Amino acid sequence: MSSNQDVAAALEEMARLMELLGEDSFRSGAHSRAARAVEGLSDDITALARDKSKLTAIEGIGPKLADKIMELCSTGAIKDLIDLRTKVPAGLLEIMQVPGLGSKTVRLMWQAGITDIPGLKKAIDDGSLLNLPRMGAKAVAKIKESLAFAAQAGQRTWLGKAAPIADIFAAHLRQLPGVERVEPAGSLRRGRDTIGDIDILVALKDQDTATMAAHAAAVAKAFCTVPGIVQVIAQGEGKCSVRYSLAAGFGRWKPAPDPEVAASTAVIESSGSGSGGASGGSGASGGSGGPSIQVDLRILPNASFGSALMYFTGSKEHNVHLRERALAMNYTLSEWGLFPLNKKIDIPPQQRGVKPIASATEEQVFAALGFPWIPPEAREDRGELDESAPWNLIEVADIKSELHAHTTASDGNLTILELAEEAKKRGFHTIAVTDHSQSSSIANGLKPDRLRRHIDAIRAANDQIKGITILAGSEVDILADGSLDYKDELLALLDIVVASPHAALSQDPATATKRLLKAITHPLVHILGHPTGRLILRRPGTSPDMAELFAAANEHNTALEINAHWMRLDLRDIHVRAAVQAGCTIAINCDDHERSDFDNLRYGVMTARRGWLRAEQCVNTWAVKELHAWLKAKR
Ligand code: DGT
Ligand code: CA
Ligand code: CA
Ligand code: ZN
Repeated sequence: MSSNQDVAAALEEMARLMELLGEDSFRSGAHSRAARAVEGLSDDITALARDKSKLTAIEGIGPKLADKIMELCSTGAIKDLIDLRTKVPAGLLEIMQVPGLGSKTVRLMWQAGITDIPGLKKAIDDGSLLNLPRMGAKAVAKIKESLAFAAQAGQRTWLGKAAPIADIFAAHLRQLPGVERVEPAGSLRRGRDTIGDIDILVALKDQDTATMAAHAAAVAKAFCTVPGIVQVIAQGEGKCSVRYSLAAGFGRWKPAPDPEVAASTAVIESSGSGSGGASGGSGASGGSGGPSIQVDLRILPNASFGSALMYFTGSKEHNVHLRERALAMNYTLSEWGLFPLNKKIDIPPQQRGVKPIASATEEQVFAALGFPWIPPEAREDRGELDESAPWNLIEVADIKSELHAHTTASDGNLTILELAEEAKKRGFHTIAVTDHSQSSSIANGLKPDRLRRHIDAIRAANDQIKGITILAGSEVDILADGSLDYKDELLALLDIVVASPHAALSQDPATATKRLLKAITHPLVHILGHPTGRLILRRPGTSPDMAELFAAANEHNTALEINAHWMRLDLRDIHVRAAVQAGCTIAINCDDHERSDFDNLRYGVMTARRGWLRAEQCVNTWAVKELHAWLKAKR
């Protein structure tokens, strides 16, 4: 089966190849137009392709193109496309994807013997590109810059780097006249741990057409001039795309706190600009522009904001499944709204002036389809459409304690009292001081005698401060063999023990399982910290047998942590989901090393919601009495 996007991609590729071969521009243009028509269909192309007249009824698709679409849908391939591919070096299509390079220029490059990106780079470096007709130094510089950006396309960055950028854009747009709502959508709204690009939707207040057009133009202009933008890719009527520097606006992120992280990012840090820790996604080398991320804007009427927000929030798989459900109910669902299905007319309902059944809010659209409002984090086509009960997932406001935090005693930059004051400000009733243990020497881990004195200092601080309880704890290393980094008699003095793996993170799954089981079943351990030790876009961590860990955690009443730092988010979403289903208790901790680390809570909570966690199953939401009783049960 071919999706609309597959068909569109095939037709688009044919158009590109024809252009490169210098064929009749009318034919390639027709293929391009057909591709866009298919892409914009809300109906499934495979279903339409069973009836040629349905295809030819679509504007932009003639009989010949209809035949090709039917060929693709029935055989999975188009013979003409295969023929075209044999005539053109594959690397040329990649060159054509470099922003600003059209078929005419790429054809000239081909005639000069350039057939792929490395060849193009070489021709830039040795100056031979200048020999092409109409190719001046300025044009070469532009291509060089575009190549640097293209190298980053397809790369992803951390949720915690993308979200503050989306906030900056949203804040800029919210204050503009005529703007009703601004909402980030896409993977960011779903809380994925990495983000490809940022999608932002703006709803305009309902007014007369001329006023709305003026407001839309002002929004587009404001969007494209946000400080920190390094490239405007497109500025159109209702949509714009820009690239925003990942080095801008990151003042509060110092080099990552964990020693392993600091070590792994050291190379990029040293080449970065003054703001420090500001380097980009997945090790992007940057090139002339430096690391950057794409930001897409859509401007919409408020009346269809709900259905548009649903469409652009995705996930794509969720959308596809939801549209199937709509069709089964004789509705058609698109970003324009939920409409009655009319199989006889191919013009989309919104173009015929049909009033949608629902479109203004997500709640209305979901309700019309018989669903409760589904949290964005759950929209991954992982069974959410089989749920009928209200979701009630955990929220940031439910979190009442922080159970994993560092002070100046190890590698944090706050004193015990500063940390506790900050936790109090965040509305928490309990903060656990859990500095590193002795084996983490790079993190200034505490030797036993230092830990004893530290416990005294924590107790003194707890006596001094009002309105919050400070717990004496440790983030004790789980050594490679599963033993803990302090003797039991020392651990027994602590109110709380978070046991975490920090080294030997490439051990095989069986060894890792055994190691972590030892920590989970240890009678003095409360929480298993960042269980796999993964660092997003940096290292995978271990792959223990999660089901075994969950069973042991249940039996021994040990909580499993979602470490909320955006570089970790460990447990990850799918692990949380399995742990929740297994009935495990979850902890969501910020692993604070500095004040701003408390802000990472939202990423931990999003990850929890992606695992369908409810507040009651999370220790950090429990009231003082309940939490402290759980801690004491292990003493
Ligand atoms: P990303 O940017 O790779 O992290 O992931 P998303 O999910 O943000 O994907 P993106 O930016 O390409 O598109 C944003 C949303 O728009 C996506 O989640 C669902 C919707 N969308 C985009 N293209 C399609 C499509 O071809 N079909 C459907 N059903 N939805 C689409
Ligand atoms: Ca996106
Ligand atoms: Ca996008
Ligand atoms: Zn820690």
